[in-house]
Amino acid sequence: MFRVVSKLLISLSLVLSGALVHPASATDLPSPASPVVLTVSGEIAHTNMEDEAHFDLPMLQAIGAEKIRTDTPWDEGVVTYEGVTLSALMVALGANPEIIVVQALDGYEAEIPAEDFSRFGVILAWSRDGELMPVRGKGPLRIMYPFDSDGILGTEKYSARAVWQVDRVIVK
Ligand SMILES: Nc1nc2c(c(=O)[nH]1)N[C@H]1C(S)=C(S)[C@@H](COP(=O)(O)O)O[C@H]1N2
Ligand SMILES: [Mo]
Repeated sequence: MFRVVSKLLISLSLVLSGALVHPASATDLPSPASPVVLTVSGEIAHTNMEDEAHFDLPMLQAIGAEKIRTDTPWDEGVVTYEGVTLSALMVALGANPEIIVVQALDGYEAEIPAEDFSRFGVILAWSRDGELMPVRGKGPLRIMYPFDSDGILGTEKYSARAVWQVDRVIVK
């Protein structure tokens, strides 16, 4: 009996010390290995820096890449933006929001209702025509809608959601 109890205690203490050395749970995100381009906070289940999720570009690219080929108010002719869908990003974060607030380096922010994610396949884009976007080129990350796929996207309501120079997302 004593041996069984002490074995149990030893296993328990190993599990506990393991938990202390590795406080991250199985659902946590990996840590960024290159510069952080996006910080997500709010109602998210998966984190890697206290209660936030910090992403470098390879982490975002690893979630998945989708392309949107469209005319936009900012480009001449049809261009191809590539990025992660907001739907896939939310799955990676363990989030099921009603809205997200997207904030930019210039202090601009906009709310995007989650219904847009699947309705329009909105992406957080990191490249245009295969080129990464510098900050002065409205990068490094920008929200992109398939503007020429639906007339409704021509309205101010949606262009105001096309935040460029994105650096933060708050999930609500
Ligand atoms: N970072 C950032 N994104 C932004 C803005 C901004 O000021 N900063 N303006 C928004 C608004 S209000 C609109 S209508 C569109 C329009 O951009 P435009 O000024 O190039 O027409 O971009 C949106 N994205
Ligand atoms: Mo606007």
